[in-house]
Amino acid sequence: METPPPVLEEFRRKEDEHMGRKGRYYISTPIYYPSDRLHIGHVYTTTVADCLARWHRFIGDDVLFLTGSDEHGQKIERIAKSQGIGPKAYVDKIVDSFKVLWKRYNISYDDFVRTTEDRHRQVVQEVFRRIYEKGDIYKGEYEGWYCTPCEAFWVETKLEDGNCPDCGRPVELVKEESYFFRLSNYADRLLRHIEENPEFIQPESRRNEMISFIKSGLEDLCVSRTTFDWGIPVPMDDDHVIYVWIDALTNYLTGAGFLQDEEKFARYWPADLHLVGKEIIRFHTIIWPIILMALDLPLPKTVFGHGWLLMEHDKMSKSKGNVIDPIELADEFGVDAVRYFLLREVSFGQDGNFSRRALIDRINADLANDLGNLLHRSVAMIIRYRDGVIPEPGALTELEQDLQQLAAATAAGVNEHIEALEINAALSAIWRLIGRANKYIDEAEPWTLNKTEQTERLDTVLYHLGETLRILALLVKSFMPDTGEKIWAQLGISESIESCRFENTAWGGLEAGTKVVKGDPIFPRIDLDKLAEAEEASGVVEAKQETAEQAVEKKAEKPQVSIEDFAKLDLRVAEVKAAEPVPGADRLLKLTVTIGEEERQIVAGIAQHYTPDEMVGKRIVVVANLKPAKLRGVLSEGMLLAASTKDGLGLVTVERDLPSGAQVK
Ligand code: ME8
Repeated sequence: METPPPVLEEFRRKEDEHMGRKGRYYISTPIYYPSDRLHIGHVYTTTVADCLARWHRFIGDDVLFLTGSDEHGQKIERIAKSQGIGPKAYVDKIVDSFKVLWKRYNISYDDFVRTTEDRHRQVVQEVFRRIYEKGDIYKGEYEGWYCTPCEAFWVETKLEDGNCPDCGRPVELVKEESYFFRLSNYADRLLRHIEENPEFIQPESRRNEMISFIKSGLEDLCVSRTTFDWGIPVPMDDDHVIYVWIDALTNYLTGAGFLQDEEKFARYWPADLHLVGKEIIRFHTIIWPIILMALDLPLPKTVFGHGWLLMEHDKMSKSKGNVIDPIELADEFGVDAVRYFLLREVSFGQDGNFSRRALIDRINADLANDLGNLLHRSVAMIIRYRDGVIPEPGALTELEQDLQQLAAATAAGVNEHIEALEINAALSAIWRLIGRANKYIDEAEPWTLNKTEQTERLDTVLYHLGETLRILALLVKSFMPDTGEKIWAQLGISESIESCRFENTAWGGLEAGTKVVKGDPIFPRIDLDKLAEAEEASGVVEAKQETAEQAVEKKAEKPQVSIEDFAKLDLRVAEVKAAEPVPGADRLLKLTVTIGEEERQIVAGIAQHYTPDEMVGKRIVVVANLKPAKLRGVLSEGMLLAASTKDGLGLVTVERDLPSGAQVK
């Protein structure tokens, strides 16, 4: 085996001088356990990583994007045994399903490291040997606790109620001969590194947790096991297999070519971003940097521990039966809709909530209504008024200048947000441009320009719509690759979108004369009524209601909102004038209410708690500025507020006799 270049920085500097500075970006996901099929939580991490990798390629970086599978360890060995097959046959099958999933979700990884591969075994054994020879690994006897689901060792004092402090599950007593890694040798250096490099552990809250963890004292880490075989043997002692986390973390070296492809390693190391879930940040910011320090290698720039995707505000787990199969979800709603939801809905870093309702709302509002309609209306008008040919623009008005400026600011803004790992904010910025373009249509009124034969003005407006869509296609393609392509195809641009880079977002790239192509709506609206009927028929609604109720009782943790967020709601006192059941929907009542002078119809799911007669004359509180929606085909122009538990439901009312229309704040 070759020795790695001792001074990577130097190696890289020379190469930079030689080639001219070109950005590199090395990003990784965790390598997932093939203990089961992957769920939507795993798709979340991998989609974020994919979006970042795609954006960095788009801005011209030379990207290395790694993912893989963590196949050794006691957990996998036990599962395979319980299924009556050998561990390798077992993992082969599951790892195939990972790859099918990533293909479906358009995950553009450059390498997939399986820890059972020979190239990885060689690296792991060499890493172990080097640390041992340095004197940082020694042989001893381990007696303590082990959490098999987390593959983590615990000393008695760290257990919580005798269980694993990370996952809350029971731990097992382990007593065996082991090799130990002197983590404490590196504790001060690590602490200094964390303190001097605020970007190393993100977000800030996890950094603070890790600082206190290290300050509470690092125990020497047990780095080998003897009571099972499913692992990489310790190079100088065949009775031991290397602890699965040492094996797993080392994948980030294997995938970068450590010891095997010197040039590649010099090019990409150290990693720019290890993206992980918050529960494994400790392994990545304590054990991993100490391994690297022991090897005299530079540390990754950032380890980002993102929050969890919760299912209806509850932790996802197989035993709760609330995990979502990402393939089924993609079959039902489309890959890009799911990608969009994951990237947009969760405030990156914090926990986020998955619900079908929230997904459907995003699809209908953001994708069908905002983006889909913009494309559809624009292409239709270019076809109707100009036979599908993009016209040459004429003189600009303030409206066009405004749109051009916003397009340029949006492209720059998205780049800044991605740099700061503010994924959802990047999408919000894109959607502001979409909103502006839709408003531009309403303001410029192309139909009036056509009727009044203002030819040049109409040309200018149609060009601006086409050009804004071209820029939007480029901006969204890292988030939703298929959507970028579909917009591109409808615009009829011959150059492939794949070959475009960030520079192509500059205004004016669309050539007059390009012929647009009429296409299907890229995001058809989901008909909630039809969906509700289908779900009721298949019993999905019942199951979902249970989890929603459990969630209420669990004191759902929602993200904090600002006073400005709250102020967006127009809450009013309303008086119920009439009430009647909704035919065929035994939970719904249709109410006629007055809000001040205005009469409205509201459909509410309260029929099992209030009779229509009981409702008439009540003063209730309603959200008056909620977008109207149809429930079971009946229009609802607001929503009433009520509190509920599994045992009952009560309306929110005002305590004094205030008139209908009074504001609630
Ligand atoms: O921990 N929300 O693998 P793993 C968000 N093999 N992300 C989630 C999630 C959820 N509900 N559920 C899972 C391991 N994830 C080790 C990693 S790395 C050297 C070794 C994501 O299969 C999240 O990224 O248990 C989390 O850290 C990872 O899946 C855990 O995957």
